[in-house]
Amino acid sequence: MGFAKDFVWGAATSSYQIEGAAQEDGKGQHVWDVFVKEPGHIAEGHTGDRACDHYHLFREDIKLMKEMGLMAYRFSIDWSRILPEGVGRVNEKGIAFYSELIDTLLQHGIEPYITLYHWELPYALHQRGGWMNPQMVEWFGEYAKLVAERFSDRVKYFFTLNEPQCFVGLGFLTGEHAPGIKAPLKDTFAMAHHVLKAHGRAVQMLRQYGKQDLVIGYAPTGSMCYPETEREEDVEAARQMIFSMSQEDRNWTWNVAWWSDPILLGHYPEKEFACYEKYLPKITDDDMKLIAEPIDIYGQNIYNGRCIRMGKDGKPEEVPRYVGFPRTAINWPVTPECLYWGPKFLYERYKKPIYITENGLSCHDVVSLDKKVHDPNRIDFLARYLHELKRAAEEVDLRGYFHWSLMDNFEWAKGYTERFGLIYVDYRTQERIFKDSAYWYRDVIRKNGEDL
Ligand code: GCO
Repeated sequence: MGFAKDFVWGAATSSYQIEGAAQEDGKGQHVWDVFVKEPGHIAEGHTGDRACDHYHLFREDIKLMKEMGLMAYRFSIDWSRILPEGVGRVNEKGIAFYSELIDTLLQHGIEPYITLYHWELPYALHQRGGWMNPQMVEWFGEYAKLVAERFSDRVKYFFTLNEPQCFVGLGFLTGEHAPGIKAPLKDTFAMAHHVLKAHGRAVQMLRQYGKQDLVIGYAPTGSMCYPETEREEDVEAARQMIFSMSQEDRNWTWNVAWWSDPILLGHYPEKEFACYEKYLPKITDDDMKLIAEPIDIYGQNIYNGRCIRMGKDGKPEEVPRYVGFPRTAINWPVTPECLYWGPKFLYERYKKPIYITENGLSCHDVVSLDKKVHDPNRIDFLARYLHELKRAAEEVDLRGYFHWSLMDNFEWAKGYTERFGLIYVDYRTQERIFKDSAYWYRDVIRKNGEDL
């Protein structure tokens, strides 16, 4: 028992967070390139212009992945690097970069997993209305076609969108992320519908132009829930809560069901649909068919969860966290149970093989006097979380785990103030140092999690 023999141990990154070379080799601009330059958006005025300079250092980085024993690497393509205007003209230098990245991974025996969209909306498309424009569905399809044509001879695994909850919610509701807009609710629901359709269109294009049988998935996030006890009523309470939309309107995107039911079940969650229908554009059967274009695997980014019990009134309620509850440096709660209950509930509902496409934490990592980076908190966190994941692996079809992140990187509005990596990055020199957790993770991989 334990993890399947072919369980995939990997790590994840995204293009803007690591690549740098923001104005190089004909790359177009995307919404983040522009957003970071406007004062007040990013902690300490940081930008991703240079980031980890992975664009130039990717060969060295892949050597480090190999040394860590990674079996797979999940990265994203910067749409504007290969299609500077979002559609039309192809930038061959951008294609060459990803092509070489893929070849080098394969030479090192590391399986590439491509995410099409980790929030880098080409600025030219943003100026044409971006996600508000229904044409985005076809634009995203065109981009997916190009990716399939150029890379799918060597890459088999694809995820369409990363965390639509965040790029719609933080990008267009709270305005904390690019493009920093506080749009009316109605607009955000329209965008969400276009986003789901764009996903479906990308799946069609990947299948149609794929050069081999592709394995296609989706990588949303959303709040996980776990029961306070294993009593059936608490489990049921957590199950109801994980698929509900109990958040207030200004935070409506932060849920699982709105973003995954349409794709996996072919319809919006019924109760919520009735409640939000007034904000929705006209939805046709063809829309729903496109959105539900079959996928092969289900990815979920999971960082933490809420503890739920059945209240005396027969309604699920959240159990308040006790004073001094463990938290990571970014202040997120440490709730290992979410890696057991999350996959379990998701598998029950969606019946697709599951990958954890992201999980991890930020710590206040420093280089110690002995020149090493000791991160006992990360090891402790991982030991707890992966232990729970192992329980899940014994019950559901769990295919892989991607740690967020391979290396410290640009943490969006928080700039470089949060360190999520297994590898420490000194941004002054671009030196990389394995943290203790990287060695620890290497052993986990070697033993396929046997000791967890
Ligand atoms: C996310 C993003 C990552 C973040 C990570 C830590 O999917 O939210 O994929 O880009 O860096 O989650 O916040």
